[in-house]
Amino acid sequence: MSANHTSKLQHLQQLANSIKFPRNMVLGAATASYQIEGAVNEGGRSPSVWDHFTRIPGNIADGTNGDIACDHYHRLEEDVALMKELGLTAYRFSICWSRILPNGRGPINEEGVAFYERLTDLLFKAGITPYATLYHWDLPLTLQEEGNGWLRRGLVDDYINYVDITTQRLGSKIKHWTTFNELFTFTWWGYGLKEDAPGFGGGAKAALAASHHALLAHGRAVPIIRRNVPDAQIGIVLDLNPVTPASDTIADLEAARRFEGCQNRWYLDAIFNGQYPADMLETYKTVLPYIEETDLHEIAQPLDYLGINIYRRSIIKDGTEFAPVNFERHLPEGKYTQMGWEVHPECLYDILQYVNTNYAPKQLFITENGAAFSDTLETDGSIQDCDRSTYVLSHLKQAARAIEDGIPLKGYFCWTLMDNFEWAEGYLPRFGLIHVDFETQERTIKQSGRLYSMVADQLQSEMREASE
Ligand code: IFM
Repeated sequence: MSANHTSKLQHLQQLANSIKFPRNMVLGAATASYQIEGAVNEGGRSPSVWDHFTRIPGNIADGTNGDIACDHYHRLEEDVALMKELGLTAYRFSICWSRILPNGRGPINEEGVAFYERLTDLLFKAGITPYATLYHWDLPLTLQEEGNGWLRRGLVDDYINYVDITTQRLGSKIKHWTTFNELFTFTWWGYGLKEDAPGFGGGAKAALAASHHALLAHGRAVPIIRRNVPDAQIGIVLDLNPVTPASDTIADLEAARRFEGCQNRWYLDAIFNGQYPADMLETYKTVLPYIEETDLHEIAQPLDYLGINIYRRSIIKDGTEFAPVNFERHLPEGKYTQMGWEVHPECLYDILQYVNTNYAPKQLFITENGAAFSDTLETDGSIQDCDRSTYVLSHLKQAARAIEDGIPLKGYFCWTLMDNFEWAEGYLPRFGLIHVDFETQERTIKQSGRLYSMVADQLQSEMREASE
């Protein structure tokens, strides 16, 4: 290791040591089924929209798919042991709908249920709390083919049926339930554009119909989970951004308001206030879906927590993207990840403060935060990733700052446990705390993982001391 690298590492270790959380802070890592499980044709699973989408030439940057991914389906013991080695106290994963109900509805696939039971049993043995997400984008293909998936209002009933069965079967083991991951992303990028599955490309009209149906599905699912799992903690995960206008011209100020309305307020206002924002109803007036009078009331169910996925801030100017939202991103000078996302650690604090001030959820979690950067494989086999290490630690520092300022942040989940299938970007961007060699499936904890575990270990030893 070069002298330069040694001094960088020392600096990062000091940074890790300086991060102080309250003793009950949850520190975990997150993944999603299609991104890590592989075994797409095994255990009774049927195809999802992503199996189909990845088969279409040109959809995925490196032409790959999630057929094998991290082969996590066959490597549960090894992967849970790695989580333990990292000192995680929680693990956020998603359940693949088409492993539980291969036809989307109808007969239950016992092998699918057993897979998630085995995972949660292993987690418990390792002292790790499971946080399950019911929907992280892998809609059963059969349901997509019926009326274009989330464009069909009737899909709400199918989702609720799936949630009912899954929480009845797994609710004795899993107490933390998230209804959806990132409504904005899968509806706008998958239904509005053609960038993600199902690749519908129907513009704002389709994105908003899919969003509304998914929000309604969320609202109707909450009481069902509460009935099945009375001691559950229930929430939803949104991908939010603090938004600033690129200039003080009226055009940019308006564009920033519209963008913020599109990505943040549309979902937050519906979930917390039971109404869509009036300014956005005006912006969207020609592309609104059918909304029944009682829908918003049903959507606004009391929640135990809100999960926020935060990667960057958005500086917005007037433009032509997502018509009629009509915005463009301003990308200032600075450091960017492999995804082209600006590194700006304060965004984590800013979004927490924005949500806490405007919506006051009972509890907040950062359910995803992390960065894609390339790794350096050293001759001794270790993996150095100073950029990712700096990113994660400096964002954790902002999380600690938010807690000091009284924001009810209860946990942080790093995206992601291990390098995996990054959707339309394939395996090119690497976000993991653990490096995966996709030829051999060998896992190696990266420097960022070691530093993250320093923070987690510190917390665990304080907890032990307090309980002695
Ligand atoms: O990999 C994704 C994840 O599935 C959802 N949130 C953003 C991550 C990074 O792009």
